Amino acid sequence: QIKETKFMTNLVLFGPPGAGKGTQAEFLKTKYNLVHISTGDVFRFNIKNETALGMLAKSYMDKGELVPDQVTIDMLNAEVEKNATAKGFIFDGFPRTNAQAEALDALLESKDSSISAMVALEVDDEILVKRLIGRGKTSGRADDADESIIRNRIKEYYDKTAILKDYYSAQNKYYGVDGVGSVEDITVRLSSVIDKL
Ligand code: B4P
Repeated sequence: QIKETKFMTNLVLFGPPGAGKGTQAEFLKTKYNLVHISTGDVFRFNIKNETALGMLAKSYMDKGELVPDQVTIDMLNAEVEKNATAKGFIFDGFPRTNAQAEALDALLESKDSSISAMVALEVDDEILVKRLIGRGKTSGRADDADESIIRNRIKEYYDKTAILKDYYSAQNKYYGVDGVGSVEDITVRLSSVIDKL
């Protein structure tokens, strides 16, 4: 009997806040037929629906802080379970800490699978701030509304998240891509990495 093959390609789409992870995931999920899980989007959905998870997440997100690990990990596990027949995933905004990366490895291992690659969008801080202030004019997102909150998100990224480059580099799974340019050009750059996996 042929062994069931699932979760074949699992990408971590990485980069600082405003690097364009959500923007690029929209194109990549269609191109590669992967399920897109954005932890930020799931939190925002919960905030909109005023769930207990949403209320908890909001208290951190509005200040530009990370939501606590265990809450985020439990939520991510539930999202993966909901998509048991997926061919693979684009993880967008997860993992953001070492504990989250370890939890993701454990989850995929329990499914006989693993991360294929971390593809990272590299963008300078001042460009990030400009993009997020720009989005804040129309998005209604509390965490885009104020430059000091945006800068706090970038600080959180350097304090807790940037180190994950080392985590995936140690497994030879890190691929950095220039995240400055047109959305289309960046999709082409990401695709050229993914096509070679
Ligand atoms: P996220 O929702 O992940 O938000 P993000 O980092 O701001 O966005 P992203 O990089 O996807 O940027 P986008 O494409 O939208 O996180 C929000 C918050 O949720 C976090 O601060 C945290 O509190 C919480 N959270 C989420 N995951 C968590 C976790 N795992 N653990 C703990 N807490 C967690 O692009 C941004 C802007 O740039 C847009 O306006 C876009 O149009 C523009 N843009 C994109 N590409 C561009 C390009 N090539 N050129 C010019 N502009 C571009």
